Amino acid sequence: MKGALIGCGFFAQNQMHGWAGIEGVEIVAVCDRDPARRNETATRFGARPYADAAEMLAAEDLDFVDIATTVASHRPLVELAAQAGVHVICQKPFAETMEDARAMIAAVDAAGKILMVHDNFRWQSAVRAAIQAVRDGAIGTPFFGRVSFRSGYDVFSGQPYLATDPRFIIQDLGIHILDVARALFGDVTTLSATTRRINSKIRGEDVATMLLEHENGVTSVVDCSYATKRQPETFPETLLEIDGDKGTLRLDAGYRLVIQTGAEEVRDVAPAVLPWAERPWHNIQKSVQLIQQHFVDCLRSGMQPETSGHDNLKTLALVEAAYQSAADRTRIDMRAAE
Ligand code: NAD
Ligand code: 89V
Repeated sequence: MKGALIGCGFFAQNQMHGWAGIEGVEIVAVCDRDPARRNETATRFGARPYADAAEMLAAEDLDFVDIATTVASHRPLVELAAQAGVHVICQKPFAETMEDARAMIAAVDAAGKILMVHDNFRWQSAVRAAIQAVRDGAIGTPFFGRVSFRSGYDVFSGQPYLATDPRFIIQDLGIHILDVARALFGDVTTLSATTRRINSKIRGEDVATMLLEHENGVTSVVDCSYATKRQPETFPETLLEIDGDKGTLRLDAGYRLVIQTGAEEVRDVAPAVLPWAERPWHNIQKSVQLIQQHFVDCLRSGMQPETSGHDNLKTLALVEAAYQSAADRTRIDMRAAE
């Protein structure tokens, strides 16, 4: 399978390493407007460099493109890929608006190709172990969940745009945590949210607390903060607390999965540190390889990815609803919002 990467920035390096570890896939070309970035990435991974995505798509014979640019360029690039008739992975946040997202999904559908959003937190090894345990009925039928990401880690040095964008934590990080809540408890009927900005040096909100009702009756609390100064620093761990009618499940700091159903079972679900990975990012880096492997499995089998464009529309709708709810101090009915 031949692929090409568009956007050779901070995070794309993980994606390139991830592809290098997947059998039967070769990234033959990379594209970035920035000459230093495209040339460095092309040399490091042995691919042909391009300055322009349209030119690359015309010149190369590709099965898929992997779009790793920031959100403003996602719609034109996804539409370009659809016109070229290739499968598409696009980084989160998928789109700036619901209207853009719908147009991008329609374009890839019309081309008869597969579209996956790179919303990778549900593929973190520890989160995946918890999802599997819940799906296997380890604690019976869940009725309450808390999906929590609280950190004081400096994300702004690697991703400076996070300090200047008007929207921060819900759009960048909450989107992953909302997606994990959907993977655990299914679709959402209502959402209400509060937001705060604690760090006065940034433009957007760095704390968000969301209350969700799910179609299956579960109530979940989804909370995110980049203003939490505590030890141990848990970046980039997602912590969980789930109550079911037969017991409880917790994903604690240090990738410790605890299942209590009378007896207590404690599992070490720490992610592997891949040869190219570095702590503390190894958790996210492993999830990149897993979600990319899932995409390849879907292309081979014809299955839709878990975070297909259609599926991710529901996660994006939660992001929009959270901003609306926090601004208007209202509770949003999600059945009207998608
Ligand atoms: P970045 O700014 O470091 O890199 C983006 C690159 O895209 C830049 O080099 C830029 O020149 C290039 N680019 C932009 N528009 C282009 C175009 N039309 N054609 C060619 N090149 C173009 O950004 P980043 O921090 O790597 O983030 C990229 C995306 O990855 C964002 O959407 C971000 O939210 C996401 N991200 C995801 C995760 C995750 O775990 N899933 C983690 C970090 C970042
Ligand atoms: O995963 C992400 O999307 C990253 C980070 C973990 C820093 O929020 O932007």
